[in-house]
Amino acid sequence: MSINLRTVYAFAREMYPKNSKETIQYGTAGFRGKAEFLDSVMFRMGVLATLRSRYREGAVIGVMITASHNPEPDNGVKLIDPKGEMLESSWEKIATDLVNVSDQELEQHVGQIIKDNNIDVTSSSYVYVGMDNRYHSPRLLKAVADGVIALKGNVREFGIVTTPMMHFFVVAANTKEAYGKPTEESYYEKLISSFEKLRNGRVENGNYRNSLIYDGANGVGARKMLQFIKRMNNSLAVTVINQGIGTGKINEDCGADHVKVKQRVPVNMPDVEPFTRCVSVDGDADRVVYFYTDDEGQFHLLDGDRIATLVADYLMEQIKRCDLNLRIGLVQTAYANGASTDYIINELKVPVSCVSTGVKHLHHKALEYDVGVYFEANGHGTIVFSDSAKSLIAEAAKTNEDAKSLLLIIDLINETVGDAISDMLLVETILNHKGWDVKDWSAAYNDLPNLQLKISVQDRNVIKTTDAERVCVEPQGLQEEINKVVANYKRGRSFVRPSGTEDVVRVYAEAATKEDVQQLAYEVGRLVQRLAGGVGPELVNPSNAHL
Ligand code: 16G
Ligand code: ZN
Repeated sequence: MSINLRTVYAFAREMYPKNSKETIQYGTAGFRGKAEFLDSVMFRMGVLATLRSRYREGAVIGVMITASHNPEPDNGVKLIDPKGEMLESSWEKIATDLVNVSDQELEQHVGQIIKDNNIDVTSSSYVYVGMDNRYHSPRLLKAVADGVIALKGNVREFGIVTTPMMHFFVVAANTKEAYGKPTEESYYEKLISSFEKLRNGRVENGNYRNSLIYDGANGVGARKMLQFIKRMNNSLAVTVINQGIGTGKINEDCGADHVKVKQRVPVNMPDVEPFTRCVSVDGDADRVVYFYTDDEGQFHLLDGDRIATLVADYLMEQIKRCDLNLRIGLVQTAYANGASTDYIINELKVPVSCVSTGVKHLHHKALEYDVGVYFEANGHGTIVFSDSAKSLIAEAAKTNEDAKSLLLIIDLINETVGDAISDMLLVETILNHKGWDVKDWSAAYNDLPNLQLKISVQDRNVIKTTDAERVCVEPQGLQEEINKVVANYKRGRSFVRPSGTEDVVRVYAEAATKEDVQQLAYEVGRLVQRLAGGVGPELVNPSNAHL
């Protein structure tokens, strides 16, 4: 097979011309932006995925088209490496350069990537592509596929799927189907059969009830949940709201990000009994948070930190019962609520580490343990088991019932990436096992009040951080000022970081009371505006807001 790089240029010029002069950055999880500027990015990512597959000796590379929890006009692309991880960081730079060269430079630039990485262009390459249900996703999927075709790669389209399903398909293919088959049916089958075996016909237990409300964010998670329901034998009674079929925009006033950040219920909530278990996923179903409303109408969130602590506690108990010597560890980011970290250290007594935002960092760290539980507070997370842990558990399962359950738990978990539906089925399994309702679950610890602000600045990259983003090293002096402010608040904590998905600086604050956290977030937000080139209106001091 021979490849003519002229074809790449011809495709680019005729069909996917670069129509934006602004530099596009590889963000926390790939490229994201307004859909109308992404055609050339997608085409080039198809090219890159093909090269990456050849570089990895023909392993399947995944491409997922989605802007996750962003609003409907946005779209984006995530590349999935052979083991289901995010694209290796050294290739993020290659990706960034590739999307930013002009159409005229493209042919030569692709040639250079091939040369620099010693890629054998005569070898085979395989790219899997999937998309969310945004109306512009099919157009962008075609652009990715054309990028693959331009370099004579093999492309397989999966249509509308969740991000975690794409990770599953890639791993399934690259493990020669040891992980499952790379098909939608195989994915459903693997999760549902382990879930139902774990339930073993006992759908209710103690305070645990078998029904819940599921907010699908008008995204792919809604459609796929409907498919799950069809295939489940009433082992879980799920009512899906914000189904996104016909009405409602993706993530608009609903979904995991809305519920977590706004700390309020999604639109279209039915009238339910207080303390009804509710769950929200994001637009591409790789995040999940739980919530409920109490008998006084007060909203309560059970976020990624809660899921992580519930899961870690359960796994520790199971491992102990099986009498296995496995090292379990928990990984969080700076966004984890301080109360959850205290609980992990003092009550669970599990080693906990803090890493930078973004799944790739958490996943990587979690691999250091036999059983690594990782979750971001926003609900993105999963559990990874080392190969030796898996074989120890499998060995024990020959004689021990608890170890058998643990094996089923491993099957229920989508180890490749945070998977809202798999995580939800895991939480349901644990709550059922413990006989818990949301009140029991909430009782472990009380979240510290917390708040996030977005600050617009001229150039968010002036903010540089260290120590898992908890300390800001540039602009000089900003951290000292933040420290002074934080010192005035009981249980105060705050940090700032440039977003990797939006053109803003994020401020996180937590403190002992709601009033304090509002004031603390405001003060730190003002510091960012003053010292990091803020643009737009000045923040309003909450203590003057009533004047
Ligand atoms: C992306 C990340 C998520 C992170 C978020 C932070 C993946 C798959 N997703 O959605 O983990 O929490 O970005 O966004 O890595 P930010 O950088 O805008 O705060
Ligand atoms: Zn997402």
